[in-house]
Amino acid sequence: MPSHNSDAYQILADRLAARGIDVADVEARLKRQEIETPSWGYADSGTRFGVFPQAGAAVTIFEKIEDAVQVHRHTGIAPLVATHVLWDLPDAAAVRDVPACAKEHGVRIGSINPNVFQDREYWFGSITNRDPAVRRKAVQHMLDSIEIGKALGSTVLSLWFADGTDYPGQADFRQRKAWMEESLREVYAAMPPQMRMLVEYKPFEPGLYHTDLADWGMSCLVCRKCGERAQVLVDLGHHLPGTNIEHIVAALLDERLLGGFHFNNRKYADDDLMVGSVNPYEFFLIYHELVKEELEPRGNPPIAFMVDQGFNTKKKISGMIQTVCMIQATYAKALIVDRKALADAQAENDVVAAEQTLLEAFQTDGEPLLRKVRREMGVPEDPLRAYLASGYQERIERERGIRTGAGGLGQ
Ligand code: PSV
Ligand code: MN
Repeated sequence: MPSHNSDAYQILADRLAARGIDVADVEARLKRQEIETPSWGYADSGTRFGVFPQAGAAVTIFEKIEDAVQVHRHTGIAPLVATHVLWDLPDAAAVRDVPACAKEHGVRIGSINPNVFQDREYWFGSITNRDPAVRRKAVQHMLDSIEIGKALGSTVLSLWFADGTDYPGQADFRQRKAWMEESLREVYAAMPPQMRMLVEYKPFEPGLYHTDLADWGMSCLVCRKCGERAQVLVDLGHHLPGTNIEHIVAALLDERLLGGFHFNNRKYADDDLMVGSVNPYEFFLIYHELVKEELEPRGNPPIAFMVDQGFNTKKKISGMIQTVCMIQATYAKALIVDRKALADAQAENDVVAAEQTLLEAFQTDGEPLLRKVRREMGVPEDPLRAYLASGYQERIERERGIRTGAGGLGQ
């Protein structure tokens, strides 16, 4: 190890210890971090205007798992892969073979994401559709997804609905709400005891006038109607500009209703940017709330830390490694907040000191600490550089080439 690295680490560790931070505890927590990457992040993606095929993009779930393994191998903290049922698991054979493939590669299947948004029948909604046959189709798909989840060892059923309307008067809000509750209660009742249902919200898109689960409050309401194992999923991109997401996160934690995240970032609307790329301070403030619950648990359920990003112009695996490192670095910054100083400043109404406490952590370069943690975990100190030097990208570009029909976002 070059001495300048250990010097930088020692200076940082001393500084943190002087602030009363238990550095060994911070390092242990960083080593236990687990992030779930999305199968669809390794596949071709696009915009409403087209899909952009990339050389080497994964098509099958097996290729997606292999690519996810690269992210885990280089970071050590991404052992879970989310699956999107219709994009990844076209038949019973895929479901049968996935567990062995995941096991062989040392990763686990994370959330199961049913897809009730792409079939023609869902034009006017899925579980809010006025046609009972369409609602039944959507519910049945979720029931089937529960069975798939059981087969794949998953304990998270992650739900997002594209249900909404385009024009005032198009439908009756309350009638749709009742249909949604009825359907979700049926799905909830079919889950095995170890499974949780995560309910994601989104203010608009594809519906341009209204979305049936438009915000965290509506997700909370429907979760409460289902039961304790229904919890809210916060997709960071699904908020209108100016929304105080960290406040929402704190409120959900306080209500023991925060079940999971879809990490990403938006500049304008939901746009799949890398988490923390547009507003890293906001991401830090969100993590600050999460760490507060981690250090002083008040009964919130375990949180699934999932990425939900598609890469249109970045290469997918290197983009995902960058993402995982950003999450790790932000978690580290949140772990080194001097919480005692913050509580004291708050008690004194010392606004400058309180904010300064957060800024000090946010502005601290945690890289020497992260490098040490990675070294001790047996992964490269610089995961992105190591991946780029590994030759994997060149190999999949050469061997897989450009293909169309890769199952994923924008298909
Ligand atoms: C919808 O915008 C969403 O955030 C949901 O989580 C979907 O499952 C995902 O994107 C993939 O399209
Ligand atoms: Mn999402």
